[in-house]
Amino acid sequence: MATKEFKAPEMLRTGDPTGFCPGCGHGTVGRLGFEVLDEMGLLEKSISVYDVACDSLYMWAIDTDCVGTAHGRAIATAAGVKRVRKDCPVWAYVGDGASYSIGFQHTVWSAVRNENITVVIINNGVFGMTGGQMAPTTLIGQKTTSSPAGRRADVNGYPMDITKILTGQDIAYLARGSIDTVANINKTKKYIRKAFEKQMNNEGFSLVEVLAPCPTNWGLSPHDSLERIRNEVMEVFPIGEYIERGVK
Ligand SMILES: Cc1ncc(C[n+]2csc(CCOP(=O)(O)OP(=O)(O)O)c2C)c(N)n1
Ligand code: SF4
Ligand SMILES: [Mg+2]
Repeated sequence: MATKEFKAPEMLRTGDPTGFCPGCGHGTVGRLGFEVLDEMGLLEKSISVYDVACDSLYMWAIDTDCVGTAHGRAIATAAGVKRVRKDCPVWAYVGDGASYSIGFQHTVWSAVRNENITVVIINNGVFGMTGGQMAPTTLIGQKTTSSPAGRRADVNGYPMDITKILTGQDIAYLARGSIDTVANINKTKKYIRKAFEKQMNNEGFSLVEVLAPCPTNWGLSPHDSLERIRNEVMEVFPIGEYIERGVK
């Protein structure tokens, strides 16, 4: 993977080449996306679309064509970019806060229109960049900075599950992976590869959600964050392939 000389903006917290907090899931998930593009020989032609959230920190370290968008607008922008650059692999790499709340309409309507793009959504259960507020994916009982007593179903509703919302929708591919173990990282990489293959075959919309840790806002060590994904998050958000065009 090509990387360019890193000039860390002062706002980055760790000073490492991406700026992610130690143990952050973005480091692994974003890398999987770029590795897949590289292995498919598509990295040079690829266009990565991100928004204002922790996903944007990746783009400081990656020497590929990127489009930065306002918070929650990456999926709509990716759809527009793809319409005018049909030969390029285009993906939106976004957070769960962005794609399931402020930008939710773009997630759903890009799927309904079966836009020929790939979307990778990092489900870390919080609005990470802004300090760990409750997101649509926050679990019942989970304490966040905007739900200090824990999320309540009677007040906040239940965690939003994209696999239920898009059930039966005529899209090319929908899967959920996790990065809690090496085996699941490898499985997630296969899902992301399949998603890009669908796009390059012009089959339409492909979405891979990935369960990923945000140790900083979960108040856990990187190790315990992975345990939490295994023991709590996966119970609510099962991993696997949900939609594959032509496969019922
Ligand atoms: C239009 C707009 N609304 C709100 C914000 C503030 N904002 C920036 S990042 C963010 C949360 C990001 O959470 P998520 O999309 O889950 O990504 P994460 O950082 O968790 O990976 C918010 C609310 C903004 N920058 N612009
Ligand atoms: S706040 Fe969370 S999502 Fe953002 S870089 Fe830190 S660990 Fe990653
Ligand atoms: Mg998030």
